[in-house]
Amino acid sequence: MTAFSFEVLATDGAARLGKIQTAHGEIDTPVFMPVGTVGTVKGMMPENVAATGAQIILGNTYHLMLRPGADRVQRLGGLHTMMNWPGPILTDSGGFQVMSLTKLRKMTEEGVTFRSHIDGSRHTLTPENSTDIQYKLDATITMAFDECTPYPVEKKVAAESMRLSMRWARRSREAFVPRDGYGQFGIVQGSVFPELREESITKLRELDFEGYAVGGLAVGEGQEMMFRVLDSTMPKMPTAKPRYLMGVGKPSDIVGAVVRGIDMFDCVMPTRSGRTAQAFTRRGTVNLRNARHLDDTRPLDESCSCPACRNYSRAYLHHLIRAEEMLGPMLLTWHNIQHYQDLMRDLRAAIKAGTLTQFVQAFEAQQALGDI
Ligand code: PRF
Ligand code: ZN
Repeated sequence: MTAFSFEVLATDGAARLGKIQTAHGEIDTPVFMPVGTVGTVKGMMPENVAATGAQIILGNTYHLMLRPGADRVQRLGGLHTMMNWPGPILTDSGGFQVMSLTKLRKMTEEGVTFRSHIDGSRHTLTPENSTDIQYKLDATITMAFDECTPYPVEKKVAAESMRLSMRWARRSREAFVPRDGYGQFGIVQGSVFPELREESITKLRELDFEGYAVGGLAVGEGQEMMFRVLDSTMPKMPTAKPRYLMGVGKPSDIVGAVVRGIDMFDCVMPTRSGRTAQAFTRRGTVNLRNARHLDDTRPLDESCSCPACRNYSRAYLHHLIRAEEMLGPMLLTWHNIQHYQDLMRDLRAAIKAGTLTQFVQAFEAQQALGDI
């Protein structure tokens, strides 16, 4: 059996090229994890997600506990079997989704009680049952149960929130059932306050997680502030474990965070944007709903290998969007996931070659050009 492990293969400044070994396969880092909230990367067959180069996807405790239910997923053989994704899966622990998706909720030391956004039924999430649900889902990587501190926030409130998350992290760690090739990540909180981030890291280190996430960012503070928090936080993080920046982000967020030493990312942006006709290209974003594409016979991005770019014109993609045909969102989702995976592949190659600084310069110059 493979143990869960992480190896740093090369560095370029603070950036790292690495490899994670899991029970469900290897993950080359820096990695982007497409979001498969309810047990599907919306609009894509799993084999096509894999064909873009994606090695791990994300699932959500909150959604899956409500529908179809954790016990049912377990009876169906776990998330990998149920959705036909044999590769690694990371599941988020649920607290963040409760806070962003439910109106009626109550937080106590014990956990969070809330009403389902689907049928209004009452549920409770605690560090113990979140960890147990993730076990039943068969998550390769389980996340500790935390509170994502809202922004902006006073330091005193941020400190209380972070300390609650650290008590929950300890309870999550105690509830985790170790299995060969499986791991659990702790989540650093502390908002934009360096001393609180440091205290959070110190407390998590005592629990010796298999990896460490940075939570509570990309919540409205802006890219400059997020990078400033990473600049003060990253040097304090364990170097021998993977580091995951939760819910990030735009391509430029990812590039800046890789430069600062982050190894893992997830974000709904490529999939959600694909469903609203927004495409990511080397020259920035393109809205395929725009009438300027009506007669455009060129591909969306001539340097992209995905089917949307290889086999179809911008004019046809525009037509599909206008006609509200489901192939439109499907092709744009595929393209966006391919674009993100190509970016990660290029970042890994640049770290390996020791040319990350030049890569970042070229990336920014290209993005600034804008679509033709
Ligand atoms: N905590 C958890 N999930 C998250 C976040 C967090 O802070 C964020 C913040 N960007 C996204 N997803 N558990
Ligand atoms: Zn493409």
